Amino acid sequence: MNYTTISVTKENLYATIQFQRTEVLNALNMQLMQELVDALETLDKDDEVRAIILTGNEKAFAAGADIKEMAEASAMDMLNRDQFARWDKIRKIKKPIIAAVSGFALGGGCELVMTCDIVVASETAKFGQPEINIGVMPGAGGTQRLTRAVGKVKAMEIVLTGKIFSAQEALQWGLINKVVPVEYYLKEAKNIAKEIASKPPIAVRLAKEAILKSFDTTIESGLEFERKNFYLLFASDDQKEGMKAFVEKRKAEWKGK
Ligand code: DAK
Repeated sequence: MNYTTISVTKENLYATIQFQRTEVLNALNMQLMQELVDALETLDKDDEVRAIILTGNEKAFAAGADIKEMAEASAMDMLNRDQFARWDKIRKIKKPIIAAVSGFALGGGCELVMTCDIVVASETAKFGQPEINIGVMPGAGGTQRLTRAVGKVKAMEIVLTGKIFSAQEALQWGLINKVVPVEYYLKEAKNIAKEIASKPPIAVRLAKEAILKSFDTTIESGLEFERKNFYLLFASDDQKEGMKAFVEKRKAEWKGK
């Protein structure tokens, strides 16, 4: 697929997807979402990639779904477009996704950040769920993921007032991992991607899967799920290599098998 709304760059064992609709602050139109899903699914199958970075530019990660594209839609148009299916596909990506955020991450942009696994923000990043100001509400996980991340009263305040909040606030409330000066946010995301890419990929994959499982299960079945993934890793060459290398006091060489 030839992309026009995103670019994809592969470096050593990780890839970066950058939104390219700068003229509209990377508003997430249907084409961009389609290209994003296609790129993520392709990279998920690519053995040369072990972590994926999602980023925009200094001014905007993404200022939300494309309002102009939705403005005249009927409920049936929205239903038939079935855009949620694309978001579900993003949720099912197995490799770790790191968001590198600067500028606006609003509405669907903030929701996209929340589907990522690790979030690095620049000091100038601005987050929010301002859908209420245009007569709607979050529709891609904003009421659910945000509430799990920041708790009920904060989520109520953010969603019902539509207020924009800073990177420091997002950090303090547990929505993101790190805030760095604007010149370093992408570099820092790349450092994290490189570090994860240096780990055994199957263990990374099964650990991500187990953490995500905790969102939709009881502690009992979550622990059961975790245990099964843990046992499964003993069927991997990387487990044998990792433990042998430890005993032999050398660096492990991962095969991803
Ligand atoms: N959609 C379309 N165009 C947008 C946009 C957006 N969300 N945000 C900005 N733009 C465009 C502006 O229209 C302007 O285009 P021109 O007028 O130059 O043609 C250009 O980007 C620059 O924006 P501004 O001139 O407004 O720039 P400022 O720096 O003055 O203001 C701002 C920046 C971010 C405060 C402002 O642009 C703004 O308030 N933007 C809208 C933010 C917003 O309300 N976001 C939430 C949108 S609703 C779904 C999944 C998710 C969603 C829906 C459905 N399904 C799975 C079905 C999500 C919904 C949303 O995100």
